[in-house]
Amino acid sequence: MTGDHKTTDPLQPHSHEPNPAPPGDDPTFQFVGADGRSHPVTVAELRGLPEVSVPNCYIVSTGHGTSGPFTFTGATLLAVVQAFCAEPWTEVEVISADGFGNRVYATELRKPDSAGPILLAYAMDGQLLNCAQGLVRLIVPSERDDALRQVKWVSEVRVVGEKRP
Ligand SMILES: Nc1nc2c(c(=O)[nH]1)N[C@H]1C(S)=C(S)[C@@H](COP(=O)(O)O)O[C@H]1N2
Ligand SMILES: [Mo]
Repeated sequence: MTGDHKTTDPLQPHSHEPNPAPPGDDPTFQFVGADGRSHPVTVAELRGLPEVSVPNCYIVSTGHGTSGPFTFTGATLLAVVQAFCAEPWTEVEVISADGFGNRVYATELRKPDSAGPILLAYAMDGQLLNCAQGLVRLIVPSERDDALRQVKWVSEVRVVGEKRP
């Protein structure tokens, strides 16, 4: 991995310094299925999926200390993928509007960590996430350092299909 964060893959975390500036105020993200077709998903649609809350979540911000515990509420990433993708799949790329991202594997979603399932969260401590808080945010409750997986401002959820030989 190179040190030049302007040219690296958003899925290779470029920097541990969180971006202080929200890239926009629209929480709608694009869902790209394993078949390559994409469509927008609104917060209203997320809220139509089973609501899951995970308490005792911490955001461990490198160099800026830890915040929390928070209770994040949203849909599980597994429920989102299952709602919109019928094809077999192996991983999901979650990418933000500011070029940050994380890769989540099917096994992590199907066998959640004891800390809690991975969410696409739209609320924290009972309030919708505001712009500074990330609007729609990937929450990986098992991650207790660096917060590189706690992707704010999710703009694209891209499902990777089974790679056939
Ligand atoms: N979209 C996006 N998400 C991001 C980042 C970022 O720069 N852009 N930084 C990450 C890092 S390194 C940290 S420490 C946390 C900071 O989260 P906070 O603003 O809630 O403290 O967000 C994570 N999620
Ligand atoms: Mo961080």
